[in-house]
Amino acid sequence: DVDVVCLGESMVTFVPSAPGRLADVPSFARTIGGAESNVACALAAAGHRAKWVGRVGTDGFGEHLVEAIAAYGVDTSAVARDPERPTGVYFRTATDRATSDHEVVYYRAGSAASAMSPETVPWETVGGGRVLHLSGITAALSEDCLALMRELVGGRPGRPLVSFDVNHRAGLWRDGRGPEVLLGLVRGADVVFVGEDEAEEAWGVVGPDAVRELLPEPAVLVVKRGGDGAVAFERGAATRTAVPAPRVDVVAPVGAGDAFAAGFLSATLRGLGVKERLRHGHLMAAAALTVPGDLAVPARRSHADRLAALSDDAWG
Ligand code: KDG
Repeated sequence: DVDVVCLGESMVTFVPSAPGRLADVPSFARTIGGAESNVACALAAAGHRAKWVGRVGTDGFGEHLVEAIAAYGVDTSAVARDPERPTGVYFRTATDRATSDHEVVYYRAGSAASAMSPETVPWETVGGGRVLHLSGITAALSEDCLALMRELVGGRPGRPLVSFDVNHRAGLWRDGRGPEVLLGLVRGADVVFVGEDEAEEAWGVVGPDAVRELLPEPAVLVVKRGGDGAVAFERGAATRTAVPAPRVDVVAPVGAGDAFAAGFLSATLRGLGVKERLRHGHLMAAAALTVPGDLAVPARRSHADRLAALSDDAWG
């Protein structure tokens, strides 16, 4: 039995041993990345039964990815191996702490994961959890991946709760169709995560209320505002719920959005209220923000619960 199934491409990630431009960095350390498997790893580390569904090559990088993700306690039994296509890889710079800039270079066109489709990913492998977590990255990988995403957010009877992180990666959408395609997908999801900046860049809407006006369909819409916190809109609720973010010294922002989604989903699975869900999102994001890699070990559940239960004053 699984609580959450996360579907998407994971990649071996190379993070430089020193800051600087990619053009100048001489050496890199190998780690793992992939928005959806990051969510699965954080959920497993927080004590949930999480499964990652993806597709890797039959190369050493694929082997490493599956082993590393399984080591977090994630069920990788449904990961497919593609003998014809390679595992995706990406390189990024260490974040410049002053500007929080970083460069990302993907080597994933034609990857094994880009061959995920309604045929290669049967519903039985993804439909069995309480929550199915997806992100907009998958829709950008290939036409097959987009067809799969459309099928997964479609109104299949008895489908799990669909959680969708918009993750608009402009660099992956060579034809500029991203914003429109993502809007259509998001409208079929139940829980949606989007960054305020991301919504402005993709859809030209400014501020959480304008995002909600554009997206009235999801049962829960979470608009993330970076250091300014996050706002949740629940369908049918008269008011919105805003929770400030704890102040942390940011080491690297990559992976914080995934950690936020994991914290929010963890609290959702535990039946907690929307304010607590946002607080658990922030707490997991804080853990990811303060480490150089994409993934951090979250606080133990009892510790996170104590922090989430602090007064509004402590949080404000
Ligand atoms: O959210 C972090 C991800 O961006 C990173 O792990 C790599 O999945 C990734 C992507 O496609 O950018």
